[in-house]
Amino acid sequence: MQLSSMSDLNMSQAIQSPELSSQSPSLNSNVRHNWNLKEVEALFAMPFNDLMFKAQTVHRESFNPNEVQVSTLLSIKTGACPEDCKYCSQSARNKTDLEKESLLAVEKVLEAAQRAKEMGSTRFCMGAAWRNPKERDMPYVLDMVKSVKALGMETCMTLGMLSGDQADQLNDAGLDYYNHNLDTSPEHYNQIITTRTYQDRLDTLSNVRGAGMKVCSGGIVGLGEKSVDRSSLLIQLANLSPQPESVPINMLVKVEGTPLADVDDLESFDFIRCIAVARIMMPKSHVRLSAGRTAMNEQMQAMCFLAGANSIFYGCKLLTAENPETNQDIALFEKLGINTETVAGDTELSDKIIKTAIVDQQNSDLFYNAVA
Ligand code: SAM
Ligand code: DTB
Ligand code: SF4
Repeated sequence: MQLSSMSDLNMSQAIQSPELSSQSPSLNSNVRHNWNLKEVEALFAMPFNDLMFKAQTVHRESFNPNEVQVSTLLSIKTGACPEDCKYCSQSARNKTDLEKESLLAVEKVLEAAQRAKEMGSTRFCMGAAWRNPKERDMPYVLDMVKSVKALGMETCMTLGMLSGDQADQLNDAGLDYYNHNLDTSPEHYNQIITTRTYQDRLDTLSNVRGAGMKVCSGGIVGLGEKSVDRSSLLIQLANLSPQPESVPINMLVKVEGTPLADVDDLESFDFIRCIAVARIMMPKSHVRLSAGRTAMNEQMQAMCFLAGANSIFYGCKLLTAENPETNQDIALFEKLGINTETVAGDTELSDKIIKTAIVDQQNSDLFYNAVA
């Protein structure tokens, strides 16, 4: 099939059901907030094919199965964080090679957002290595929100804990989403972070929701937690009412110099199961296949989409860690017939990106040619 006609086909699929992907989790009566451990463990224990079929069936009830939302990340303040998160390259307590940076100027942030927009991203997420924003930081971050919004992009921030008043200020500036992860189960939590409590995190999520912003909250797997911890984390997220609109599932990126640098790898199928169970429990939320994609081949990522993931970070960098190159992602989407808002929105840009991506992809290590 010609590249251009493949793109046209994908675009028409995207246009057929726009109302599906814009539904809010809180509006649907099928969304449950009373999940218990026994039933979630039973989902994890299902035969893999049955679990994938169930997840894909649930996914199709609310979403176009061939559409993935893409966001681009920027670290607006890097490193020297006072918190002790054992996975993080940015904690001052971890002996990593990271170069720290002070808060970026608003113009720099705007330039990065403009570049993200040009490469087709529709949401710009700004992250800071803070325990919480200080009052003196607020005018700058509010300015960032307003400037990025003015480009016509959706905005997201992740700045650590927020007071109710700070959440209100961000909402008033036009911030669409606030990301604050629960990270792991309440039971495993103290093995990972001791400088803020689980309740602190829940309080921030409640302040974000109370201010009227959309909630982005998920966690990390592969931290050395037990399977029951993954069930317990998903229960915490799904039993929030309303459920988070966006649920990032991060695979631990192992960073040298952190206490988790040598933790055992999580079995790939356990990661995919986690995506599938999140999809079933949070049927109206965007489930994001988040950090860790550089360690996944195309086939694994495709299985995550089949399990119900419908969002990714797009752009060659996360906050400090690597992410796949954009042309690799576009080429994968093209192979899978997946649309992004990027591709659907601008035919000329889409064709240009796709053509470059297909050429570059043939030289990529991740490329697997099944017929060769
Ligand atoms: N400092 C803020 C905070 O912790 O709330 C915001 C930035 S923090 C880097 C955002 C999230 O990124 C963390 O909560 C964690 O879930 C995820 N993250 C950080 N380092 C990671 C790593 N090495 N692998 C996977 N996820 C990671
Ligand atoms: C989320 O859940 N994952 C993103 C975003 N929210 C802020 C961050 C991933 C960070 C991966 C490690 C790094 O880049 O330092
Ligand atoms: Fe700081 Fe956030 Fe990293 Fe924890 S995850 S050390 S709070 S930047």
